[in-house]
Amino acid sequence: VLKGFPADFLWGSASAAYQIEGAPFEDGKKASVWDNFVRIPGKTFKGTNGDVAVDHYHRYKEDVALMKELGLKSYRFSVAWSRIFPDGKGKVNEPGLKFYSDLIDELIANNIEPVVTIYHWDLPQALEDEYHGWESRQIIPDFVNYAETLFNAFKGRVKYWISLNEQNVFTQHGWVLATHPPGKKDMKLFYQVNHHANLVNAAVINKFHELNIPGEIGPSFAYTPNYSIDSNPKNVLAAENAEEIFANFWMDVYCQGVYPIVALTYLKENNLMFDMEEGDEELLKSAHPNFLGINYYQSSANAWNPINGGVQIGEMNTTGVKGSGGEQGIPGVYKKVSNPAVDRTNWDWEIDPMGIRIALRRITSRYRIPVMITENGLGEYDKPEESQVHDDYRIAYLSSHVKSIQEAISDGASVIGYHTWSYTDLLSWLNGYQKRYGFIYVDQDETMEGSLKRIPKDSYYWYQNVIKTNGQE
Ligand code: BGP
Repeated sequence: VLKGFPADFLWGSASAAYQIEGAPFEDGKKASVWDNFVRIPGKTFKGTNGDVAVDHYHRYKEDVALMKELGLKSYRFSVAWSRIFPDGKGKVNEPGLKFYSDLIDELIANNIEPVVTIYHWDLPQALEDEYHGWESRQIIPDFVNYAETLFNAFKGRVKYWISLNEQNVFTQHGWVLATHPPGKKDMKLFYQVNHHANLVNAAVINKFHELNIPGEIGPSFAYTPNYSIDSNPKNVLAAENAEEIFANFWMDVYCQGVYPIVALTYLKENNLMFDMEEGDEELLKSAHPNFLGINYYQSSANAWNPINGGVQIGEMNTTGVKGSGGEQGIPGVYKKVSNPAVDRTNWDWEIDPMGIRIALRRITSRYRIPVMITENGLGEYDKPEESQVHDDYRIAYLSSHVKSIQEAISDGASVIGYHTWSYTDLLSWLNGYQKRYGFIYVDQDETMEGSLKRIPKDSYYWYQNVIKTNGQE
């Protein structure tokens, strides 16, 4: 029997500070690692950066007014740490805090539930300079102090909190692929950094509960459910390896406080095991998120990858031309292969609405935890025609995923909200302004000299109706 969406379902949309705000050095803010990284030649698409982005810092009232017209129930955004603590710690920068406080008030005045991401990748540069940021355990007290400042400032007004956005993505890009700051390729360090991030996540969740802040908190994980390309047991095993090492490796820690055994064995055998200090295991076990945030874009099909001559970890397709991504994997463990059963975007992201249902069912059965979909969306080239944007492909993508979530709810999953990526068009970290996700077109392109005018796309009006009918369209 197909169940309806809960009456209080959060129909939302999402963004992140660096991708929308601009104003990198205004009102006392200092550099984050991204402010510097984008200035290294070749690191971002055509050197695009977030100096202006979509100027949300100055236009947030206009953006919230359009949210109200859309009927949005919730809006997920992130706080730029270096607006609150320009040096990562020390004295609070009041004007920085005020920006978010005003934004929150504006949302609440328009009946929109704020969902606050504490960390969406923009670490204060000062902490990178002082102790290499995530590479040091010194980040734990500094992060907890930053989070506690937000909890106290916004308690009673903000009910939903995201501790870390996509820890699996920022650690792999930062320390394996070198495509995010600090731009390193060091597998062993990656696992160490990742362990620190787990400790931070646990410590922040514990702090939230200790302080008795009214509301709920959880991390957002980029879950790409793994399939086997076929029923060949070698490929099935490869898919299980991928699921253990690239999914359960994070979700088990978040939800059960333990690393999966198969993954730990792999780390130990490959001399990649990180240092665990006394008390770490207890800390991880003691933290209980209220929900798990899931960012879902695609699934992944896997095949066996031989030890000798197997494909290695590769680069992503950032060209925006379908079919330009190469195979990638770890010899002896798995390789990702193209799934002939699904279509792909121009950036080779596989379009698989049923995958979100599969993801929700797996999480429900394994962890019995409520899920908030914190991101889901389609990156495409959009072209305005006479002040309209006909993004029927995006409507098709989102609509099929909404249906699939409803099916997952009917299967027994508890889903508390759905946030599309993204609300307005914004900066894509590695793809500049050409890869658009928003309900609202923003006139900003690779020259970074657009008028910044906002134009609601067809998908905006489609979502308005979804919200009005609580998912029935
Ligand atoms: C997620 C990030 C978002 C956003 C999105 C789309 O990984 O949390 O910040 O960037 O992916 O990714 P992209 O811009 O690479 O298409």
